[in-house]
Amino acid sequence: MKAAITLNRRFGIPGEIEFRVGAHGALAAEVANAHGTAAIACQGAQVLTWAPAGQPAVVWLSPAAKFAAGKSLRGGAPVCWPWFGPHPDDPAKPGHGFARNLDWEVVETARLGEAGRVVMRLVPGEAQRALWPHRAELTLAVTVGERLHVALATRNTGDAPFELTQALHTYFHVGDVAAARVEGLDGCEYVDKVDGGARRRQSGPVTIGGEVDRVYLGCPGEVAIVDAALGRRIVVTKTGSTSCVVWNPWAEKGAKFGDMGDDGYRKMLCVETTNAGDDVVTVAPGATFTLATEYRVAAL
Ligand code: TA6
Repeated sequence: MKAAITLNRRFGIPGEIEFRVGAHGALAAEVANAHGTAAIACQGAQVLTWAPAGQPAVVWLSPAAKFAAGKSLRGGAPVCWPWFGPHPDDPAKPGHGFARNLDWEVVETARLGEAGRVVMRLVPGEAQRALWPHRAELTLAVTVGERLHVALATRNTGDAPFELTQALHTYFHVGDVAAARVEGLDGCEYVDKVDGGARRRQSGPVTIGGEVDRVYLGCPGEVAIVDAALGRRIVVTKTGSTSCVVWNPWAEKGAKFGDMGDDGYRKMLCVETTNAGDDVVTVAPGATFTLATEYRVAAL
């Protein structure tokens, strides 16, 4: 593929960072080093997979994920921007914004000590102005090693402030979601999207025994997915965010998506680093706001 050849000539690092079209059909930067492997698709700057050395995949990609231009693959870490969920005023606009559906430009690749780094950029154009009447430059920096670090920076290049809601909408791989739980949200208020947006308060760990779709608020700290089936803990830390989303579609809704794979819902759990719900960000002209998250595997 010509695009891959050009990208490898400009940004490839032999044996560490290579651009190729994967089995899923997406053109992606494939990062491999002694500490981990990952793939980041050029469409949507979407992290597709990440596995630290010696571990099963931590970021889950549906076995039924198939690339289609303009639609993010099911799984990975879709970039939801410049709004999270349905557009607040116009449901006809694309859910989770438009950034994940567009081709981003590769601007940098590097070896950072023992890790590999890929940076992609998106400058929304006239076609997006009808959807979102502001000017911005978006950069996603992914650092791949024993940990995965993802930073989404929004620079306001216009002359008026704008509001953002956004997410790094990460699908984590679990051995069996029914035997997993999320710790770190005890006592937090949440908006329960499965129950008409009712506001509730979390008591103890979050367990999954059916469809769960919750926007947790007032939770700036660390959360952990405790996966009894795979015998590990996935620790999620974040900066620039005081909210997070926990989502699993469960069987019926999962089957309706058509791209989750057989019983795929049991193998995934979204814990999303967000600015969502009441956690709305305002970016002043000339300012940059960064939403960042880091994932690591720890013992149970
Ligand atoms: O983050 C949870 C959620 O907002 C769910 O309500 C569901 O819509 C999910 O995102 C996936 O959305 P998508 O448009 O990627 O199918």
